[in-house]
Amino acid sequence: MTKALLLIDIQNGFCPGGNLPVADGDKVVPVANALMKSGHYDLIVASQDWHPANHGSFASQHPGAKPFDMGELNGLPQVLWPDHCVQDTGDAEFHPGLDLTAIAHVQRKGENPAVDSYSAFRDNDRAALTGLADYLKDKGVTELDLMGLATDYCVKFSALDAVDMLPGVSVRFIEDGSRGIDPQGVEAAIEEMKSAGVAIISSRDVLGG
Ligand code: VGL
Ligand code: ZN
Repeated sequence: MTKALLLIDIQNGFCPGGNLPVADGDKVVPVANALMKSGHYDLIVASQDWHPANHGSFASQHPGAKPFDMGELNGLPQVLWPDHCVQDTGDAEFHPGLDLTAIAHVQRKGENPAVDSYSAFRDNDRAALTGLADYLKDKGVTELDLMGLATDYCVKFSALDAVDMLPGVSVRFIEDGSRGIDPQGVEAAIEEMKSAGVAIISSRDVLGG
């Protein structure tokens, strides 16, 4: 059995003070650190939202649009976000409290300005893969736990793709290690993950106590 932990987008941009802050986003940092330290995992990987400054998911690229408006990108409905996680800016860096020492692999995503990539596994149009599924298969991962930011976007889509693209791997969502953008969206995301076969767990289930 090879147990992997996938930390989704624990970046300054999604924490208080960032450009697309998630309420209490920084609260997931100590959870991630404790899980990494626990010795439970054989492999730890992290995803990083990594957009060019002209990314098409940014409202700034759509004349007349405001952040959080609904728009379109590459023929898909697209929430238009504030500029966030621009490559080589502090907003894109991992939260300074996150212990990076045990992270074996960082999967960047969202680099193509023409399509968004909520999932750490592939773009929203499902055309281009990031390579993360092959990386995890290559490592022989049999159990994958996910957590991070944001529950209703990148965590959810990564969990659904993990079920779809890693057949036979058991996938679990660590609820207290995650925070979402919209409370209703979080509830719906959890239901969607459950229906897809993702187990909903707490970090306590891993850490004991
Ligand atoms: C995310 C919106 C835009 C996320 C990334 O990490 O959940 N959400 N880009
Ligand atoms: Zn993004």
